[in-house]
Amino acid sequence: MVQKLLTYMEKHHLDAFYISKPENVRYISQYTGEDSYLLITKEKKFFITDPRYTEQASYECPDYEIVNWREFGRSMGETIANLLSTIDCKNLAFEAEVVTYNKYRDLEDKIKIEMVPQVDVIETFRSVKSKDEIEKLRISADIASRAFEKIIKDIRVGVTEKELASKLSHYMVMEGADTKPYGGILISGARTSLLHGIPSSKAVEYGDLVLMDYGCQYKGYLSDMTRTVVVGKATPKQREVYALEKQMVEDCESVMKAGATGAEAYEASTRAIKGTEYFDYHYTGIGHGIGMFVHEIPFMGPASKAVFEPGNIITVEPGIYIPGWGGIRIEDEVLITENGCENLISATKELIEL
Ligand SMILES: [Mn+2]
Repeated sequence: MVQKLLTYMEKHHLDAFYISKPENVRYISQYTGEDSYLLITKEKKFFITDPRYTEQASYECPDYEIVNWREFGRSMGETIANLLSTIDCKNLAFEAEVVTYNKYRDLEDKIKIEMVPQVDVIETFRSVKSKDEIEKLRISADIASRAFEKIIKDIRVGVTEKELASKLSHYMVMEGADTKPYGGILISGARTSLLHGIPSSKAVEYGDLVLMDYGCQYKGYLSDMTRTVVVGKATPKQREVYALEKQMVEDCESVMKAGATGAEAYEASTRAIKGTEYFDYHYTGIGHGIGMFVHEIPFMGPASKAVFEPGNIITVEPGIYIPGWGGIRIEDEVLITENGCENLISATKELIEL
């Protein structure tokens, strides 16, 4: 992965690149721990961390010079200045959206060479998944789908959203997920219109919609899926909105392929809802790339200029949210191919009445 970055640096006349976003550190170096930074130059690759992680880094990143930053300076800026002092370096690239104002001031103050802000460089590399990454993302999605088969057996009148959310996490770890959790949405009844509602102590009631938007991490790679079920027999309105929502997801996936854009995918997703009384209740952010981070490029929506490439993995999640009534969301995750896309979420999209 580091080769891609070195090629980019050469092309853009960058002598050194400081990386501090955890997902980018992991992508470039394969390091799985925390609180670590990379300093990449043509001649040398430094892995900067503290004594909690030096041993782990020496196993996971054998090609890097492992640096305990406290031995090289009183601040990160001083450490980097000292490391760069042995190298012919005229500028330092850094992630503009990650380095805080204080860190920037420190770096600028100590290194005294040109600072070159960069946006979405490594994120763009990360948006096209390698074979190995696709395999991990596939397994991550499978774990989430298998957990869905289990959790629907637990959904009944009286059980709380929190209890269900905690069981869902447990099932995913037992199915092979990393233990590192990430916040899931499991909400019921009228609360399902809260796009990112947090599981509460509310008990499930007869007639409730139960919306589950969740996923797991597998070897650092995330999954993200949503299914909405009905407890008891669905009302005519629940059926109508569910069918519309399912159609929106299917229409969207039908146009997703290499060369299509995020805006085209959005347009397709609104075909079924345009002209209906529900149009005002749809949300326009209908999907995002997923990998080591849950929301990453490419994003899909009316203004999206993203052009899909083979190897993109993107969630498809239009939704209909009616305040006071509830919301229905179905979310798949698709792998973009030359001629179409493949859905990695095997859980059914048919309406489930429990
Ligand atoms: Mn999502």
